Amino acid sequence: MLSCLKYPPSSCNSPPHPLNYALTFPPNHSCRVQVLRHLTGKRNRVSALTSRCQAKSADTEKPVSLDNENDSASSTTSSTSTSFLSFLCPLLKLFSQGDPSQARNYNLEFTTSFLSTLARFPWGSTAVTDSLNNQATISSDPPQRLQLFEFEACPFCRRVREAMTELDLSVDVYPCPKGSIKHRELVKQLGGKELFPFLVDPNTGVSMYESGDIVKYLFQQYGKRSPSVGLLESTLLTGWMPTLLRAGRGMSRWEKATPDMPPKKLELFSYENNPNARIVREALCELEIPYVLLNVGAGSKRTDLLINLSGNQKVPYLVDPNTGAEIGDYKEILAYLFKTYSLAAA
Ligand SMILES: N[C@@H](CCC(=O)N[C@@H](CS)C(=O)NCC(=O)O)C(=O)O
Repeated sequence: MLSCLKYPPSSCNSPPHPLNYALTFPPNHSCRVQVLRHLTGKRNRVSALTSRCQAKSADTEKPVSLDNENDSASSTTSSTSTSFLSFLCPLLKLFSQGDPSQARNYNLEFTTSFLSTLARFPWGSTAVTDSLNNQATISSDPPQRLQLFEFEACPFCRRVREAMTELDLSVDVYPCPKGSIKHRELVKQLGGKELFPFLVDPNTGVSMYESGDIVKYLFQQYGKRSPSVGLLESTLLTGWMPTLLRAGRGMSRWEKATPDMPPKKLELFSYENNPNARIVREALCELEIPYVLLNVGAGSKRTDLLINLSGNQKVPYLVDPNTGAEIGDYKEILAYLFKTYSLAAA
């Protein structure tokens, strides 16, 4: 089991659990989300909960409005993509292989996930260096872990997870599959609507929707640079491929998932574009289990930690502090998760 001693001290500060946010912040119909600042003066805008919501922001620039052409464009994209996914959803469910806990054709599983990896190559595989300055700019983790509300099949969430691999950030993931009984409600309370991804950064008080804005924010805040070439632009071209190839996986909550939240978050060593790690993240999403996503792309600062734990640097590697389980084989991880976190086991 991972202990705090093995982490850099900064990672040991547990962020406030989002359920505490729900207690701290009133539901959003009574607390407006406002834009608090520009980043880099380049129209990169982030939203933050206002002081009426008692969130502390890192800076106190005066609020600016949301009225620019990018905003209207992104909201159009949002509604188009949302309805497109809603349309696709029943189809994907139809083509998916049904009950995710049942025995699988692993050749098919691996092939479709591997093709997804090819579709998204090269994004989400490497803790990227700054190619412009030819300098390693791998960021250190912020004092409090970021919190991401997402679901695995969502291409816009994928874009954010890719950015996090490239920035070598770890993050608390709160899966929000369709049929969610836990985390979707929380997002509605925090941000006012069910739209994914939704990022909470307890270090700056920022919370925001819109994957493009989130990616720009993360690169600016934690990488001090612009998003890597093609990361944003490629989403509309190939970001859908893993969603389609993995037909329905990582999209809906499994009906037999236990409704109880494990007392401690599971910990997953992963990087976004690893085919086997993808299959495990899909399962965690279908079970709606919150977990610490420890990104270990090539060149990651977590590589040594992973080698110390598992003896090699292969991902996925799952640690469950609730049971003491530590598993490195994705098929075994799936079997463990669906057995341990099903209603039958509760
Ligand atoms: N423009 C938004 C689009 C986000 C979006 O459309 N997300 C979809 C999932 S891919 C969503 O949240 N749909 C609502 C739902 O799943 O209930 C972004 O880039 O973040």
